[in-house]
Amino acid sequence: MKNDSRLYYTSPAKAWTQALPVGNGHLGAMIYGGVKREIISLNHDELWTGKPKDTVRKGAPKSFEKARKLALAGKFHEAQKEIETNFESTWSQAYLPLGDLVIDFEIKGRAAAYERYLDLEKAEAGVKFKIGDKAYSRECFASYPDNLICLRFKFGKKTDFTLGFTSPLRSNSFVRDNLLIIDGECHGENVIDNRCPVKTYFDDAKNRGIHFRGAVKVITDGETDDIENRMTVKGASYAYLFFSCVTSFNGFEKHPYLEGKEYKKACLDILGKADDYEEIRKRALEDYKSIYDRVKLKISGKSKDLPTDRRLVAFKKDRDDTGLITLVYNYGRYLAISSSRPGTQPGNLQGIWSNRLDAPWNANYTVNINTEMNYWPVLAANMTELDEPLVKMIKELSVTGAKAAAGQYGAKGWVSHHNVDLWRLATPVNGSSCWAFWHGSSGWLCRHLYEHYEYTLDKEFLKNTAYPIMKGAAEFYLDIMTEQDSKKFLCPGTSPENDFEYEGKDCCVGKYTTMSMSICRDLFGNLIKASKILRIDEDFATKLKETMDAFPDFATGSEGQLLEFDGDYPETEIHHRHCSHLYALHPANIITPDGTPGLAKACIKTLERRGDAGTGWSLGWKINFWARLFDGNHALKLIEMQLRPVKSVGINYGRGGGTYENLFDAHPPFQIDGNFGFVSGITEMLLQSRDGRIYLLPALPGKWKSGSVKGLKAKGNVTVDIEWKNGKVTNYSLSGKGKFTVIANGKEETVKL
Ligand code: FUC
Repeated sequence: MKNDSRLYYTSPAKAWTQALPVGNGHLGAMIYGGVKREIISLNHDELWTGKPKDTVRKGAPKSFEKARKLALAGKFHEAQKEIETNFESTWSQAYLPLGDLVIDFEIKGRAAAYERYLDLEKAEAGVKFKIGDKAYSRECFASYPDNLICLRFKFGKKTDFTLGFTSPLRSNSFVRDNLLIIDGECHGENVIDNRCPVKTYFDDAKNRGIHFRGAVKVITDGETDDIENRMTVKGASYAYLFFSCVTSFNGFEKHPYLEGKEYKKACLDILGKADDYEEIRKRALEDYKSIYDRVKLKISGKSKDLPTDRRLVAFKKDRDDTGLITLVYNYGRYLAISSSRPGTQPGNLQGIWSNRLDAPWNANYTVNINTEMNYWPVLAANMTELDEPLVKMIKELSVTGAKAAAGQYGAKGWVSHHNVDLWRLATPVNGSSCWAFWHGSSGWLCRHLYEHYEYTLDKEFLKNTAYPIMKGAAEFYLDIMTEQDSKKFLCPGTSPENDFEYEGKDCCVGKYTTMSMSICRDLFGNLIKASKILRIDEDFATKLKETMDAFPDFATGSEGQLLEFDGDYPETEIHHRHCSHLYALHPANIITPDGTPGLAKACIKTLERRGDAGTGWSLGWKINFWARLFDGNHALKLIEMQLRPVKSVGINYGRGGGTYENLFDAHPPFQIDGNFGFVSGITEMLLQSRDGRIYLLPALPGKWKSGSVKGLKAKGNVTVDIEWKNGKVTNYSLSGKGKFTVIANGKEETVKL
């Protein structure tokens, strides 16, 4: 259905959050679609400040020991102060925009029949309009196989235009041999001074940052020339533009200047091969569709044919436009395919799209929820290969993380904290411990590795990639495990990024937290399973089991809610956006409504007290929570909240979550995690799987009376198609191998494939 897979608008974008994204994992572009001036805002996934750096804080292990003793003695404020003064290290580096390609057309007259679109079936953005009876069009797509962003212009009447680069980075652009070239450089360092990022260029070789070359090749029937640093084209009836960019980034351990890779010729080589637009288009489309077409979703209801910005506004009143929900679902899959591909960097806070030199939170990898959320839908929504950049990042992080474990804690194994960057920062950043002092991400990221095995059953991957990294993460936790009154726990602990009231003041450091213990439970449990599957490390598995048996139990508070910290302390922000203490419900499968109904009830109480409102990603997480609690109607309520139209781009930490006109998720500001939490949430509503059990439509909202979904993945390497009518599964097919228990329409049956 066209309205489920096409965004369109009747005017050019004025703001970046109205422009439309294309990308191939490395290169990203946002197209504004102006009639007389086209702006294409460009990104490359390897444009970051900085270089490899030893970020370990000297003397940190002593400080950690001191903080631990203080926390064990109930001196939480003192423990927090100790961490913030003597333990934390330095800020993460920042993701940078490349700049804009600005194209000015000599077009006279008023444009009519204007349309700007993004077609998700074709992965193509475009602009169409008429001047008098002459038709003009532009189309733009990103090619992963050819590593290009390509544009085609058709002019109803011979047209002159000029193109040039503008960039906030230190750069120089010029025209040579029909190529418009930009050579530039990233800052050697990003530091935070009084909460403001300060980026610095250096001139000495050892402090210089990543270098890059970007270039556009123009093929046209017009005449090309150049004026200063812009290319001019005269009398064109068509033009093809091919853009690519290569950087000197040579891996997280190599100096990007002194040991940087060749990038200037590499960029020209890519463009040297870019001649045949139709061929490149065909290859790009085949490649894209080979992933995108695997899943097809249809939900009964309306699918309105309205410009997307107006459709979003109309949805506030008419919630029956389920086609909009499908559109945003498909858009999330499109964004995943466009921002994360084998060989690229993982999607950061903004995927790959960022136009600000000082992007919010440095557009880094925030790994206390955000990066993980980016990858939630990848396996279940059948986009397995998009996992590669994340897996690679975790592998690299286990290297820097081993230095962080030894240097910060004097411990074995590896650990990472709440921020990661291109250089695989693993040490805690500097600032409030409520976010900076949190060593849970190494454990959380390992759950992605184990899930990768659970979905694919790839034993080689489990043995050679997942297991050793998971073991290293567990070794760290085992090594810093604290014992008191025959209980074992991670002390001190924080719960992202929440406080509680202690001795009359806000505090964030406690003896331990439900989240850290849930992460350990999950990691240790998965390692025990993996050691059985691989028939290795029995003694280590026994040690994990014994340690786990000594963990404090989940505890509930005065209102039956799951406790977040080690005691029932008064909450300072009852509606806080994070729900970290529900980690065992989602993403882990430790608490389930059928397996542990008492704890599931405590999760319901927790969510009710927290309230529905939140930032974009917070709403996205709550869709997943309610899906896991088998409450489709509540999950739908969160979906509807996430589709609230948002215009503001400033930061709102509380309840501002929604969707921008280009359907990017609004934290606010734009943060891509919410788009992926949305896809994952809907996938979880339709299909869940764990331990050989496959749940069909576990959380179907009453409103979604009939529909179908094709091509989702269940754990055990099973592909699942489902059809339903009047809320009941009417047909399903599973393809794969093995014996499963299928739960549908309230009944269980054993199915052998
Ligand atoms: C965490 C969240 C914020 C934001 C930031 C990037 O710190 O608490 O809401 O998403 O990451």
